[in-house]
Amino acid sequence: MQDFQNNMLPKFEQNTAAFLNNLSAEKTLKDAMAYSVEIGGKRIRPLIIMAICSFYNRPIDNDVLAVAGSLELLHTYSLIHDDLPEMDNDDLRRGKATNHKVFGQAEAVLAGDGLLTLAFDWITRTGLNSKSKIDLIAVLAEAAGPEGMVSGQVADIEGERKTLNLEQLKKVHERKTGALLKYACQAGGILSEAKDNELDLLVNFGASFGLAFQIYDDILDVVSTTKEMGKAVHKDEIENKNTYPGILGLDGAYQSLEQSIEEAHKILVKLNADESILADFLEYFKGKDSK
Ligand code: GRG
Repeated sequence: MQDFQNNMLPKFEQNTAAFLNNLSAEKTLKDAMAYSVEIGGKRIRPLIIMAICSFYNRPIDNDVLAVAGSLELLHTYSLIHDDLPEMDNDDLRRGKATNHKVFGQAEAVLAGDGLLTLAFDWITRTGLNSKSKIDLIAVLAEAAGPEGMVSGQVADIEGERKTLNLEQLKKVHERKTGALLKYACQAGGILSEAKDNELDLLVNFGASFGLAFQIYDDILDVVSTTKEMGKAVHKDEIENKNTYPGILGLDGAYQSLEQSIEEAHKILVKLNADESILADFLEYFKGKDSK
């Protein structure tokens, strides 16, 4: 996995930075957009796209880099808006000051708007055939829009005022976090011209991976860092929160994480990808066994 990242990420970063830098947009807007994109992040969504292309021996050319970059732009918009005072009111993101802390609230809203719109624009600027472009734009719009991430965010905010049951929480997670990870898998499949049945399996892999990702995030929230996993955690740090540990307790959350990883692995077996780079993505949930 480390080799794959070392191989893929420099050209991804360079291509994304160059794309933003070449835009003929207002300088402050360009600076604000580039700031949040370039301060870091794990790049898990673009890496999934590139890993699926690698699995299918589809060259990682400028079109793949553009589709991967466009997803990171869209993801970054969601983080900028999520950090705003009206939402999570966070001062730090990716270890640095949040966009609105550096550029002001109006600029941060507009930087997010710019990145969201650019994500679709960038797909149209690729050399992909029209069908691939339309398919990518359609699935991205569904994943990111009111039937996907935006509704997940609304349900999450509304959920803060009440107690959710597991089904309701799972639905929030599926839309807020899972939708873009599922799209990453679909995009990799579309770019690789995967067969319909393989696309279905990739979507299912994305859904299981997305749920595991969010449960893991919930667990990390409680235990703070992977290194600290296994340390005793105060009960009141967990309870009364709309999270997997909040509803199921820490042990129950670990079990659900294990189940989602298992489901994702079974799908990889069906895709004959259980020994591919895609299997390494399940290693992301390191520390899951160290409670
Ligand atoms: C504002 C419409 C709108 C949506 C925001 C993604 C999101 C929806 C909010 C982020 C809040 C959050 C902490 C969600 C939990 C899991 C998650 C998506 C974390 C952020 O993604 P990572 O871990 O972040 O991939 P990096 O910085 O590594 O890219």
